[in-house]
Amino acid sequence: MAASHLSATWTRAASFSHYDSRSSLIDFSCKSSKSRLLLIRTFNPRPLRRSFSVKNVSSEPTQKLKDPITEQEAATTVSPFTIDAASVASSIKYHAEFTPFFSPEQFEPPKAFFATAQSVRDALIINWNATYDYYDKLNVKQAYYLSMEFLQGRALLNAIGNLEVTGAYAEALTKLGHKLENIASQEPDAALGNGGLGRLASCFLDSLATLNYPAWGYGLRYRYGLFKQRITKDGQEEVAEDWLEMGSPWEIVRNDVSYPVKFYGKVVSGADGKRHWIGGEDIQAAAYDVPIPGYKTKTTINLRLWSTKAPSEDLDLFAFNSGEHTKAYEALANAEKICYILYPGDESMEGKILRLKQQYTLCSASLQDIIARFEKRSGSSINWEEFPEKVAVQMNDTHPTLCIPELMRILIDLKGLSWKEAWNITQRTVAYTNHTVLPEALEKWSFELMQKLLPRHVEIIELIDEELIQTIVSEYGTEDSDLIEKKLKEMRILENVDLPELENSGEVQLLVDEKDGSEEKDGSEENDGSEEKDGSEEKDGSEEKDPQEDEQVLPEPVPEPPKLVRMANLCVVGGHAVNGVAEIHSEIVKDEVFNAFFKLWPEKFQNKTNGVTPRRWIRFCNPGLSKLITDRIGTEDWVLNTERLAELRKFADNEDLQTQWRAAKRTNKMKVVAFIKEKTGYSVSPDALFDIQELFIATKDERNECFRKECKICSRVCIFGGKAFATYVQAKRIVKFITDVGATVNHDPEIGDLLKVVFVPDYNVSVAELLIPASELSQHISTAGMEASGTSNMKFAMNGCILIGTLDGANVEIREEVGEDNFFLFGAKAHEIAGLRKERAEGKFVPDPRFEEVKEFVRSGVFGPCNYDELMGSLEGNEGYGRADYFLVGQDFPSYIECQDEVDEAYRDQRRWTRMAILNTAGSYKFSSDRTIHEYAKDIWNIKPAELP
Ligand code: NBG
Repeated sequence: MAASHLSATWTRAASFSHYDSRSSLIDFSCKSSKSRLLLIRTFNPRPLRRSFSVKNVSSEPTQKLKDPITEQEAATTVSPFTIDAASVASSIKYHAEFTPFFSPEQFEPPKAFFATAQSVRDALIINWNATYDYYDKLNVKQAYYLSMEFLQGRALLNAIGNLEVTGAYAEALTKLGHKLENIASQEPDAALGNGGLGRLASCFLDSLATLNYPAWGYGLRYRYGLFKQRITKDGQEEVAEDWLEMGSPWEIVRNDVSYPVKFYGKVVSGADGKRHWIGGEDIQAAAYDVPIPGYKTKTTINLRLWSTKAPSEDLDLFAFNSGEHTKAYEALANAEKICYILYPGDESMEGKILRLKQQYTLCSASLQDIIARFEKRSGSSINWEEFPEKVAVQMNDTHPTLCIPELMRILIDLKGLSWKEAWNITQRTVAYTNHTVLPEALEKWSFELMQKLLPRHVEIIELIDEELIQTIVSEYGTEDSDLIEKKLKEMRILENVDLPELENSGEVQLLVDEKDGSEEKDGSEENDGSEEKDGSEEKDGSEEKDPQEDEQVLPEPVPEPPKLVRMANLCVVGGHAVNGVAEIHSEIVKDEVFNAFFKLWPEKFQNKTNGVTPRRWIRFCNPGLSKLITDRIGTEDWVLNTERLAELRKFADNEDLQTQWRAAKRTNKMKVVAFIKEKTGYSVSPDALFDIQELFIATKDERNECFRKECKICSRVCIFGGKAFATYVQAKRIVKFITDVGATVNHDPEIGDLLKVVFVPDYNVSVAELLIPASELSQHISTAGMEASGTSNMKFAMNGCILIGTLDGANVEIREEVGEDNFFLFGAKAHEIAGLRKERAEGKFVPDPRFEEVKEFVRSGVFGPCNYDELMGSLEGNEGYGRADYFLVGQDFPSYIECQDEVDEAYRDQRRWTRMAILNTAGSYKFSSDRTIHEYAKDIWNIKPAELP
């Protein structure tokens, strides 16, 4: 059963070939493949009652086939009480025939999936429309969550679960010769994201809908989702993902909703005194809506994804007919490629331009849409001052930063507002969430590139920067030259760009110019490792020199540092709120990352500890455990009010619950045993400790490989999953290393079941839904202070899995909630890290002999011929790029090993372990994204629930 559930990876060949032909026996009541049918769909505006009549244009009598889902009695919304198995079956059959994606003669699982999803979509559309109308009518304030990533995963089980019609669908599909589980596994994951940031956005949508908050998500409709990962003998291989290859049954294309998006061109002053951005390249962003149903509510909100295109007339027919096919298609391809993939490689200039185009497309199309809705809802009396009272825009990380200059541009250039008015409105509307403290992940764009692509926006950014300089000068004065210089250097939006002529700060101008000239030489301050989207190709320092110059022993010309736009600074300046995603992270944001801003505007800074939706991450992915919880608490209310999970605490030692708890875990483990066999060929024992680790590979995960090696052998199955970014060489080495360790250990007869190491290929949301409920120990071992929050740690804890980890990100709060005794803690603390690095640089660090042995062992070639010198070398030395153990693996290693001994000891006492597991679930209630969303709604967005009557 599990194996077939998991054969989900949807390749075209598999979907058509390997199912039995039972389904072909299904008799379709109006099957008429030979006669030509004419479908007339009639629509009465209100109440929403739809009927479909099917006319046979041959001489047979007219047949009527109703779509039972849309045929609800006076159905303005759909509720579970109006849907039964018979009507569901009839609706599925209807769609299989009349909204076909496949040929008529068969009813195999892929086709059954599409028909089932379409039938669910009918219900979602009805509720979507009702929700939209209701918000329109009330003209409520609405929040918009802008994100480059949404990691939605599969939708079917989640949608019918939220609509509470899972039973009816399971029964209907049985009638039609299929199993719900099997049909659900046909759905490809919608992987429009990389990891935590995108999955957080998707959890937020579920909570927003569930809590009836008026809110939408905006993203891009990537044609290819996050790549598929294949594991070969050489390690990871990336293959393009194909989630849209057969079309998506969930999305609704809105042919009437599209907006122009401009790139390049120039800015001119008009006779009206306004700035006009003209010429350049124009594309269209077209809307695709994905309905997001809430749990046990009619509210169905929207995820609007933009797809980019150029009009057909841009196809150069003349060129095409002259045989210049590529040239003919150029404009179309240029537009379409913007939405091909998430995070296209940006080493090349082309790649950088594409990424900036993606970011601008998201911001521009979404804002035009939001503004159009505001204008429509305002009717004849548009009061722009009220805009922030109707609209809240959340920027998920810095990718949507261009929202700020774009909103300014629209308000000033198109709506005629003054700078002051527009700035006030913009600041009150947008807010920014920071998701990382790593300086290399804080985006910086080349000033020149941005100027070329978005000339008007750069003018606006320059003015914002100028105003910021004024603020800094008036706050700190000019007497203390070191201070003012430091502040400007830290806080300006533009980096390495001359100070503008300011009205009252001639002195500063002079002062900083002098300083700049004399200081730049060693370049050390500039080289902070930040992610530089540098568009200036010419500054490689290789310009030809006049040989005479050498003779005169002139100083080496210092290459000018690149001019950059610091997106995070723009976010902090332009937004009214800045939040981190866990308590410790928000403190670091205030004390380090944005300390200068925090000192200036302390009131902007907030914490919003992340959360995950308990619907997907317990209720639907772990039905066995959910039933136990419901039986104990006496109600299913905990799915909405997770505080009720705390009631489990009093049963932590209850023998009956303990036995049932272990049985539920074992059932989940059995599914994973079958899955591992299918995907990797390895047989693992369900009696071993299932130790699961996600590798959302960032540099910090260098820590993993070394730690794993030394784990005391106590009947464990160590399961890894994760994808290395295609150009991230070190991360790929780690993937290869884990698979090499597996290949060696798993075939060693002496080790046998004592240790298995498994790398699960192509880790994604659906695989996580299978692995997390089966996990018993989960590792969250980032160097303290480096992981902003983590969200999988929350999912594991909810599912009764015990964490081993450092005091980092949300681990800190999880440990507080579940209790110190129920969390395996090790490693240095965040405040110690800087000191430890310093000691290391001074050559004072003495590694533990066991650590040296592990590296030696890895280098000995015991895991095969691959050379792991570079990987091990990164953990050695006291200085240098890619050396010196930046993540302090050697430092934390001894305490990790000792902590693992504690794990072994605890696991040997199954009663103690089960008690710890129950207390983890009981203590996880804080980490529901419902809690997080309530906080955003109250503290940042100022929106209120609006529940449909
Ligand atoms: C990630 C952090 C995680 C955090 C998620 C969601 C980025 C840039 N950051 O710790 O690394 O849980 O964001 O907030 O993806």
